[in-house]
Amino acid sequence: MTERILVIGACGQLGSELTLALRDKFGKSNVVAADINPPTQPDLADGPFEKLNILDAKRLGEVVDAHKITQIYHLAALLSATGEKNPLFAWELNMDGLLYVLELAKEKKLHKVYWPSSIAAFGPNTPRQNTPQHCVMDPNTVYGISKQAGERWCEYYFQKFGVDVRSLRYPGLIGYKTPPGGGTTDYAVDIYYKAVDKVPFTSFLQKGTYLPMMYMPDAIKATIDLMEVEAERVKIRSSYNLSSMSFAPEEVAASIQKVYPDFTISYAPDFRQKIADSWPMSIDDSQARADWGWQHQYDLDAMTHDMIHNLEKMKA
Ligand code: AKB
Repeated sequence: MTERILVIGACGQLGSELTLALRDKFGKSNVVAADINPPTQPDLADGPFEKLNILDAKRLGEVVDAHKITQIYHLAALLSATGEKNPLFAWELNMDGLLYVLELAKEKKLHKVYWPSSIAAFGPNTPRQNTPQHCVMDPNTVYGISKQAGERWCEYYFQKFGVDVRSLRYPGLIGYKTPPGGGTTDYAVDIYYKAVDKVPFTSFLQKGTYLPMMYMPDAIKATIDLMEVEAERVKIRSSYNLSSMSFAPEEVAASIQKVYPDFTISYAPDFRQKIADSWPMSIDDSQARADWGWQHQYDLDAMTHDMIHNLEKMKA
């Protein structure tokens, strides 16, 4: 049977690239992009598109029926830094949106649901080095609290109702196609834009702030690999730890300096420093590697080369 996929939050940093990868795999007409905003990239508009506010559960049901959807990738959320500016709205958007999707999946017997969690689901009492799959989780941002609660809901819908929901705890995601919006790891994207524009970079995180990060092609591969594996191999129904690299701002700057020796970085930490300090510095993702064969491809220097190459091409 042909799968019919709905990507909610398709215009975001992850959604825009994931939608195109899913269209390559399943065919353009079988992947419906949905977002509250109109498509910014022309290639995203080249395929079915629905304007959708995830808080409108009735319309969500109508879109699912109209396109005979069998799988949902629900990516719409407010991230960590933006969430702190509007905590109650962040909670409403992140939690109600997920619950509408899970309820619909139960009612309409959808084949699969994908929902992203994050390293933000961990907190200050979590072991920060090589953070295990199972450990203390005491997130202290509204985004992190919504991710931790969301993980529990995913497992609940799987256990109680058999909804085949799958999830990854993403590190900071770095890509060149669509800028991120409102995260604590966003500096690691912005630094490349500044480098290619030949301007000095000021980091809102202090020197020595290590965070887990991942290049977008690895994140897309992990997501599709997890969704395509047989259900029996998905042993974690809350969310899988996922990792490829960890670095501090001065290390990404040093990697960029191998290409642009004159590039400079300075530091002006703001409120996001406290958020970063409550998150893991590195992640143990051995369970993802053992259960469904996860393997990353990019390290810091390989990512730097690819980012700079593509940003230069876009500028030319
Ligand atoms: C953020 O910084 O809020 C996100 C995340 C780590 O989930 N990139």
